[in-house]
Amino acid sequence: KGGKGMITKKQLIKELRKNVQEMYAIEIEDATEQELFFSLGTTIKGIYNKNWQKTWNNYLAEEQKQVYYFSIEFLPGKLLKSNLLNLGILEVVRESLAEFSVDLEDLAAVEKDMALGNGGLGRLASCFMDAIASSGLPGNGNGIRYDYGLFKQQFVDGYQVELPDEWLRNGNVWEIRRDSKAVNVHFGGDVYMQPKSNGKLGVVAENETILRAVPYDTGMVGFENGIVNTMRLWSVEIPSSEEGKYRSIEERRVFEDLTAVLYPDDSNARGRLIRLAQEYFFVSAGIQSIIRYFKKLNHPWHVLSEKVAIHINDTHPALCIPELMRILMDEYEVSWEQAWDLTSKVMSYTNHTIMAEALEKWPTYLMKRSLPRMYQIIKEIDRRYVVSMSGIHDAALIERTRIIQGEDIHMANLAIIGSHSTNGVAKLHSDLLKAVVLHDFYTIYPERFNNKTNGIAQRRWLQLSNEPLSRVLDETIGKSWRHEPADLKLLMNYQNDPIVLEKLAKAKQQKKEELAKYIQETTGIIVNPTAIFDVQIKRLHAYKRQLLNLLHILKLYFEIKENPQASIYPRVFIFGAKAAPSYAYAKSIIKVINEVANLVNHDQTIGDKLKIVFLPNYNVSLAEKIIPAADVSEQISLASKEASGTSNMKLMLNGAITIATLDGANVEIRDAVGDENIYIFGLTEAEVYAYYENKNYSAREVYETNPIVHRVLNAFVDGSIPNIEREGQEIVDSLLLYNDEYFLLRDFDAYCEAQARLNQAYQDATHWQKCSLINIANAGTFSADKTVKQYAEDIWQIEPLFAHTHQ
Ligand code: 26Q
Repeated sequence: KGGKGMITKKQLIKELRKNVQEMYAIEIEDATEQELFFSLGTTIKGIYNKNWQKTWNNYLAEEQKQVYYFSIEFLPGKLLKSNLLNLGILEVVRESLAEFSVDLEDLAAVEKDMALGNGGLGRLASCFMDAIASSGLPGNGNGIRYDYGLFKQQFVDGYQVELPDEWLRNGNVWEIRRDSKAVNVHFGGDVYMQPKSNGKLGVVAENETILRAVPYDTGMVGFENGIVNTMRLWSVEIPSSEEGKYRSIEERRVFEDLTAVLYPDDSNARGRLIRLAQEYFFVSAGIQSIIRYFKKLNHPWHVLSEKVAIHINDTHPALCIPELMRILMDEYEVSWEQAWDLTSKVMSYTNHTIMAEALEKWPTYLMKRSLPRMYQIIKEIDRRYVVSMSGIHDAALIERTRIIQGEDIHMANLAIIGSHSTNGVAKLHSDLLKAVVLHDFYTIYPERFNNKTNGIAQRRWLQLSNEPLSRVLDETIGKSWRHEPADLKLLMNYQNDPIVLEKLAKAKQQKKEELAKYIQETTGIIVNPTAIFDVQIKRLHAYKRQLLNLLHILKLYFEIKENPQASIYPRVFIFGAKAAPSYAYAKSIIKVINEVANLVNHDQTIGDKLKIVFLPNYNVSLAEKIIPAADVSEQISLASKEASGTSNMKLMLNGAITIATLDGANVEIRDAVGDENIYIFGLTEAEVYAYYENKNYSAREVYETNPIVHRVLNAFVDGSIPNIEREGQEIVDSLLLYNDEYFLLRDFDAYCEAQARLNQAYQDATHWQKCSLINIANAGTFSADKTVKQYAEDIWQIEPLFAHTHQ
């Protein structure tokens, strides 16, 4: 049932031939790569459809409790190879295609990335979908089918330029449109209470705008377990009954375009009407379809929380809370008290950010105008919260934690008050939520707070993306790690085995050569594949401190120029990062990195001692190329600012050695590998907070007393780096005039010192390889499988369905 050997080469070729004929009226031999990809996709879908049906029927028959993971972003990347791997037919398909001289890799490259997310949060949601299916857990994704995903990034004169991501241009082979499951979502209008025929007060709505939400389902294939779950994404349409009702073309546009494009900001995008409408759209559609399912089971309402768990991924879907209240009360006449009891039992919430300015707020006037019923219910939740807390807690505390404050609705407060669980995404982050950011709530509801450290899908981030390393692991410790990532620990037995260390080094080398080739093809830059590949890949943000990385690179550059004999091992610094289109400072940093790259890469005196490569359009597929080739993983955010990070885990799993601050999950990586196998530097979270407390940081003082900092900063404004007049000044101002909000200069020396130790360590190959091995061996603890099992047990109270389908 989805395990190995479920289909032979002969059967597969027969099915593929049939599909090529049916879809394109041609033979396999005459099909283009594009045609073959779509025929193969259709064939694969045909293979798992039976299991998809069966999985659903099993859940229905068993009436198992389901979790619905609500996320405004999902970032699966490409699905072809992941589906093949999980179905256990990767090799059969590879061999079948080879019979026609077709390389599976070429076909896989035809698929467009599904990039319906910005970064960490969306990718986490997709790792969870893979892990939930692979653990046999009854779970569903609920989100938005954007017509355009995250923008495509190009560099023009070193500047970021954004192009639309036309991922649906050639169609999407994996999705199934389900017209029969479409629902209506209501916006705007006037709502008021009126006695109904039975004498009770009912809600009447007039002049609403009604939109149709059409679901597109994608199968989430479990790893060799016969289970296929569903990710349901909603797309907007204008119902034919509403066609004539719009006052203007512009008004029609606004609604027609509701699911057109993903907002490209990964924090701090202030109240845009369409964003709020997007949030309500997928929340309302999702909750309606859950309630429709529950009604089919024919249970009394009090059973709801035994059958359904709803997870709110960050606050973007927090309207789940008032929407479930609305449906229970307005459509089924459930009392407020019972509706509230059920809602808070069903809902749970994950916080992904520590920065207060990034916590989501909506102006009350917007909520009132565009979602009047939501506004009423939120107001009533807020009123009852204040009433229920007065007398128990002091008035100031209640004011600070209530939902409506001044002109704003605080979505995190709504999510915490209306749910039974609030979790952070790494130990440090969860501790900081309790101690600082959500401390007030922690004093009120201590039992609601818990930690769930993020995890990654080891299938995509090792088995699929790094076949050479996977083979070495199979040969050395057997194949159990493919099902049980914790078994990577077995590798510890080989930390002093020169043959194993050599094999690991070879696997890494192969991936570095592949990346070097890709770098040359896409940027023209020739890099030495035996140099240290030093990687920082993540969204561009001031707090992630890509600029600190650049300051250190400039220091090295000046050192080598002054002393070409300096003992600096050749290094290639690789960046991948998109900046939010509206984030001017982040864009300036991209420009400056590109100009420094230009300068250094063309400097003859530097040779191949130093190369800087900023690969454009960082996305899931590019990550799959970079991560296996990395020697060094840069995780250098200011301590306390990165909630968790997940590229840190992916890089570690692929044998990169981390240079890091004690931030987010880096702390747990340090605990897993030990101090000797990671390069930790910089301020701790406590020291950062002490500076906030004492207000005694002076960046200018560092500049004036540290000659290297002085020299490096001057380079931004004295013409040594060409073409950055405006950006250079902007950056120096941010550091000196605005006192270096993220303490780059404070951490500079410590960072350089850690880099120098790392540079030394790399030159002892055996030592480095051992360290790399220890990182791989201990990466199993960051498996998404483990994380979702913890959610399942502690928060969702759901159980795996193994009895029927596991072979
Ligand atoms: C909010 C309002 C309006 C428009 C956009 C947004 C928005 C969109 C995306 C706000 C935040 C995000 C994404 C946040 C995110 O990716 N956070 C990261 O989550 C990861 C998974 O938990 C963590 O590992 C990272 O540390 C965290 O930064």
